[in-house]
Amino acid sequence: MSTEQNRTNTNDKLDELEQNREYSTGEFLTTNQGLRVNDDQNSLKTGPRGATLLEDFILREKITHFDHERIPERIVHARGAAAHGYFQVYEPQAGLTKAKFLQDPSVKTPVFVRFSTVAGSRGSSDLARDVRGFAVKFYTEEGNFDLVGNNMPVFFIQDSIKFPDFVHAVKPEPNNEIPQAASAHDTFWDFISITPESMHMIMWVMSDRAIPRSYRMMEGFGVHTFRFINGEGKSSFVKFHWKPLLGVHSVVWDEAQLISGRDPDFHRRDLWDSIEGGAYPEWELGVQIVAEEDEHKFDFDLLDATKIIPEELVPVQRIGKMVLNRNPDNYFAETEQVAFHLGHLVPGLDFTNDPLLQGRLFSYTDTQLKRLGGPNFHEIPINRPIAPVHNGQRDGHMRQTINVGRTSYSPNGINADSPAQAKESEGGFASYAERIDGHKVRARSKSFRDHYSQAKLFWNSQSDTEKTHIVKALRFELGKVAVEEIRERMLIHLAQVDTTLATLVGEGLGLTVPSAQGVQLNKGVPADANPADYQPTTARTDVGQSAALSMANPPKVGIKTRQVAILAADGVDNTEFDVIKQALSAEEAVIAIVAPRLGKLKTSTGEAVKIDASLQTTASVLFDAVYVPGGQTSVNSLLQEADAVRFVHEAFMHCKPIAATAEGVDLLKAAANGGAEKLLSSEGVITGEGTNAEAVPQKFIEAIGEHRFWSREKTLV
Ligand code: HDE
Repeated sequence: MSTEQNRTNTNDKLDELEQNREYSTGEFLTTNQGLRVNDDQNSLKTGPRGATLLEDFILREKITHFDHERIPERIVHARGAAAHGYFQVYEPQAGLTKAKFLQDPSVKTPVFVRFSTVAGSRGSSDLARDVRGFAVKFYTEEGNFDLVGNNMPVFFIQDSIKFPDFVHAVKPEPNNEIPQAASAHDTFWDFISITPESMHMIMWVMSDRAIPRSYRMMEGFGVHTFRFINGEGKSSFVKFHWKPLLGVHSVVWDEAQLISGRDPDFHRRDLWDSIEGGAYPEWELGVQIVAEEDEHKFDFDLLDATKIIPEELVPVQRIGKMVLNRNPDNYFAETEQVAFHLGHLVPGLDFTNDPLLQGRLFSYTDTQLKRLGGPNFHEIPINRPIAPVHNGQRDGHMRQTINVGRTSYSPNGINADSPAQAKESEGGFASYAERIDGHKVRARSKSFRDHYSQAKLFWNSQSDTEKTHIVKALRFELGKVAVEEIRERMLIHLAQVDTTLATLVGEGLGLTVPSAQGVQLNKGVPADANPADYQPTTARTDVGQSAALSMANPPKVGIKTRQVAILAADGVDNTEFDVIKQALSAEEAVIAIVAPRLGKLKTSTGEAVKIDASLQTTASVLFDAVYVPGGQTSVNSLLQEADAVRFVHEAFMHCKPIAATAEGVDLLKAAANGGAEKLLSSEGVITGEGTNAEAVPQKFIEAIGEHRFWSREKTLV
């Protein structure tokens, strides 16, 4: 894999960051004042064995800076990984929006994208069952535009005032701070079981979407309905989508748990390595457009963030492409300090009255004030727009800009009223003049009350395998809940979505589904309200399916960047080994030679081959597929290694493609726990000997393209 080649990829923002980069190769060590340091190994003392002197300003500066290195982690989305890249629109979008970055297909707008988990702390595992953040900062000529989305198109709650409650419920419990980065505990399910608006999102979070194979293989969604405004001032509603060009793929839950131990940085590493290797992740930006006059034509409310617009009703138009082609130079300076905010937007875009969106407009600036320490966070290099900044805002902690002149107010006469306000025709932002007419109330619209129909739509749209995974996820999560009443309440909700779902989950919990008769399904009711006004409506009976909601039939996109382990030891058959290596490399898969030890192995013809990982340092869960070439001595050595046998066994259990040629098949048999015949005849297990072996590489490549062979799993549905 080539290293650092992505450092030569640049754009206007990356060039602009150059003024802040520091390179120390070949330089002297200095203090922060630029003083060269003569001894960085010993503090200043009263004699070699004496007490350290307060005078030691070099020691004090170094230790003080160290003591202050940490900033508060994000209250949510603390763990993340990010990359630089660019976005390019395919065709001018002037009919929909006047946003400049969506007009000229020759313009590459710089972007910085941060992916994250939500519940865990900064040091938690990438493979938690969780929503993933998908936040994109576009550095446009007209200022920064942040599209702060998730990998799921809906959310748990409808009104931002419930966000602290929701987050407190899902975070580790406050008395003992257990569990880390997991929703499988009482407080989360207690809240959910009396908050039926979360039921659609629960279906997504219990599906395999919550355990992605890679950040590069997940979709992104803006979630809320936004507005596009065109040059004539005409508004239309828009939902944003990111569609990954590598398809949408996940791991299985058992695998996710094992990866959390084997490599908790799995997603972070995957993103970093693929960019270092020149395999740049790509997504297409999709939009669903609803004309202003069609706002009320759906049987859900466009302002309700617990609803999608099914793609069958409004197709997703792909309008541009994003490519991530450069890793950050410094995690803290860029990934940790980047500050996203929905209120960073450009002319041509605007908000709707979605009450979740409206609350976010307050929260994101507020949180940066705390996290980044003051109102000048926009001056931090990664947050600085490439568009010029001129206003009367001054001073504050860590101010960097030296504002020249006497005026910091507007209007002013002394400085010719500069900086001047811009007309709309000059790029000035003007809010969309939406007509509003209503009473000032604390209320939830009745049109937000159907909590089950789209949860049902999601369930109906899943393949049997996906349904089975949802059932198992719910059995796992609710199985970790200690209070039985919570489990029962959840079964009542699940039965509103689908009775088979509820019954199957109940079976795993040793419970029958209780009757909903007389149960208050929503306890989030204002004190003076009539509880009946807050109860969810039952799911519609005409709910069909939406193909876009299932990951079962992803487009076949080849095996580029897929990780393939070749299990081998000294004596491995040189020809078989070479043939597979060449075939996989031609498809741009990533190959790793895994052997009992590190160093080099000798093939059957005496050739020395570098080993990439030893069986002690890696595991099958870190790969997409495994191949065992022949060579009696090699296979005999592997058969002596419990880790090698386990490697194949786990790959089989996780439904991964497995190939073996000649004696390599013996390792597969050993990994079959006595069921060799079953294993060898299973889908996605490819074996061959002699001339038969010639077909193996092609079949193996096709199998890797399939991702997984679910027929090996016992399905419940
Ligand atoms: Fe966030 N969210 N959020 N959120 N969110 C934050 O901002 C908040 C919501 C999302 O990589 C915080 O800078 C409220 C929906 C992402 O830096 C905070 C509500 C969606 C990220 C915050 C929501 C998101 C955040 C924490 C309910 C998908 C990580 C640190 C009204 C559309 C951005 C920070 C990054 C981060 C508040 C709900 C996405 C506290 C109040 C819905 C991707 O401001």
